[in-house]
Amino acid sequence: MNAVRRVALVRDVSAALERCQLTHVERTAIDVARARRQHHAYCDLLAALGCDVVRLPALDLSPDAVFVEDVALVFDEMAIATRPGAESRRGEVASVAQALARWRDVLPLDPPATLDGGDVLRLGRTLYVGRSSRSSADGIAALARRVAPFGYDVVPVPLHGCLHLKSAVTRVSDDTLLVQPAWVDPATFDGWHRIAVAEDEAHAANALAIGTAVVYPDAFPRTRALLDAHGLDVHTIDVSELQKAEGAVTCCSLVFDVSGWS
Ligand code: CIR
Repeated sequence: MNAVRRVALVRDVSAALERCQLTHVERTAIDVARARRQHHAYCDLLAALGCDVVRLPALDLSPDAVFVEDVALVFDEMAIATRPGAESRRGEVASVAQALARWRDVLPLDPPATLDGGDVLRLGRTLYVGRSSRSSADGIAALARRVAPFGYDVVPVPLHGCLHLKSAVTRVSDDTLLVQPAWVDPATFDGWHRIAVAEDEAHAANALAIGTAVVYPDAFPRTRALLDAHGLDVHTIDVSELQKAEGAVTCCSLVFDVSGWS
């Protein structure tokens, strides 16, 4: 059997990170040099987990550009360039779409649709999409039209009190989700085994599964213990400066299979 070949597309931290968008997190000073070191360590971990890390240069006029997850969705059959809900982030899209065009046909989402990739959780052929302040009803409908010919269904999901759906729920293995029940109704994901975050670790539901490994912030020891107890292969990392920008671990990469591509 051939090993899966994965690309992790990332972008270096913007010099302007301190001017990032913030919605549910209070603004505190961000040490950009430290954020860059944390981002390098994140890239090194993805490489150690077998990803071919492709780094795009920082966009110093786009504070949030390190959070590449929000500007594209990558499927086996094609990719979609999103239209982010925050206007300040729309300039991030073209260069990511251009990079992805090496491996996938890239389809646009047309105005007035808005959609952030952080709102899209793919579970098999179903795309759960957070109805957040960034992803509009038009955006969700436009996504549904784009992916229907490829056999994907779209399920809109109400959110309360968080930025994106993937702030509230992520997949940590083939059959298990990590969920913050205060922000999303766990019953939405009936049929999945669900681990609820520890009560005093509100922001702990964002984990990045790569194969059987789980990349996870080191800031949530009690939830990490729950993941360990479930037998998961957890790799923790310090992303504290990126968390101050309301990001975590899924948002800093687009990870996709390139086994069939040269
Ligand atoms: C924003 O508000 O757009 C950024 N400061 C954070 C984006 C984080 N993205 C993500 O979790 N998918």
